[in-house]
Amino acid sequence: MVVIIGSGVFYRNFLLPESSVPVSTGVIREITIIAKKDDWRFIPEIFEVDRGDTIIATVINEDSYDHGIAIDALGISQRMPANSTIRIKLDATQAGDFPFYCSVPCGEGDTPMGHRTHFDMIGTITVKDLVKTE
Ligand SMILES: [Cu+2]
Repeated sequence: MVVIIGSGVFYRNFLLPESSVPVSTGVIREITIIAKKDDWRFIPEIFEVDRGDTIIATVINEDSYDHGIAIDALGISQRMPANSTIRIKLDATQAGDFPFYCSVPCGEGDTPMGHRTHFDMIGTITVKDLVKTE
């Protein structure tokens, strides 16, 4: 098993409007994302966290070929070697919807849900703003 710790921060603290100033809830959210075997799909494709949470994502590649996971807004791009698990740590400092996708060309194939390809490996992290700044 290969374990890689990555880290991403959206923006620097200064120059941000009040509503975007980093906050911390002190909550560590452990999430698991699986690249399902021969399915060209991340599971789950959508998940929600609260702004200020620290996210520890365990990302499992069930396939015997490489994938990747990239979250552009967070500056994250990690290779997911075949049959391995990586861990990514990130701080959800800004609210919004942040797409993630497979960043390593991984082919295509027929699945029980139809034909799927590398480009179907997409999802969204939603960061909810629960903190009032008045
Ligand atoms: Cu891919």
